[in-house]
Amino acid sequence: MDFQKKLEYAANKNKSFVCVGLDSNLDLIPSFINKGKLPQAVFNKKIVDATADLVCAYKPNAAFYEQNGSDGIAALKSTCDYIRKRYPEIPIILDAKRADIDSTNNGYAEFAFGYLKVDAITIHPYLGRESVESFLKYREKGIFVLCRTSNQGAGEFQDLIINKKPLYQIVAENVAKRWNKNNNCMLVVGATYPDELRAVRKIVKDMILLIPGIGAQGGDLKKTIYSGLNSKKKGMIISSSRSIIFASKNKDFAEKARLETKKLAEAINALI
Ligand code: NUP
Repeated sequence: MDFQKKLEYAANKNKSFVCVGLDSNLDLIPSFINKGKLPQAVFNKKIVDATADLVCAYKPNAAFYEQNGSDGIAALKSTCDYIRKRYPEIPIILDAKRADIDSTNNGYAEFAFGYLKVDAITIHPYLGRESVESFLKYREKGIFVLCRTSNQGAGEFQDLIINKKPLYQIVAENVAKRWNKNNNCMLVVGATYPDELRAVRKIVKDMILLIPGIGAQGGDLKKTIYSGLNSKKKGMIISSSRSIIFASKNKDFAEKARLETKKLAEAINALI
């Protein structure tokens, strides 16, 4: 099943726009788990088991695994294998923000789609369409292009005016018009900038938007939902990591993660 169908199925089945970010920083996971083998994988499996009926996707960020070398990569692989086997209906988005020259991208794509077998990846647009063909050619995968990010300094380049438009809007236009021949492109837009989110939504119509920034980064949920929904009252993946997975550092961490996921899913659904 391709990414978009899988996402739609999981979102409908679980009635949820919520993506849980598996940003399982080894320094922040409960100390009683941290003692065993591949603690990040042990932690993730418990979070996944506790939330799998409440989410539309999972999003591990590669950084938190790469920082731990081979054990981190093994934990990431083990997490992806676990989700795929136990919850095959739930798509996995690898947040890795890749993109390089073409030949190098083949390596990145092979790691994500061949080795980890994830359903989608995040990339940045800086090198242009020609370079990211190595990702776009995977018709059945989701290719999420960074458009307007959630960080404080996002505007330094993304808001630069070119031909009377901010650069992030040109990214949105190009991805929608020129990059999306295989209908597998999506955009990343932060919840911390609802006005920019609304502008992107106008440009890309029904395209799926991955929206991080709710929770620890303080994005406004109501404004985000009103700005991000498409004409079918869909088209959003609301991703939250720390406020869910680190809701408790005690034995009840998975239970608390479930409560936070449920709370967020219900709060979103109440606004739609
Ligand atoms: O613009 C972006 N902002 C952002 O926070 C694009 C992202 N991919 N992210 C990622 O979303 C970030 O790297 C992290 O993995 C997650 C947000 O985590 P949290 O603030 O919900 O804990």
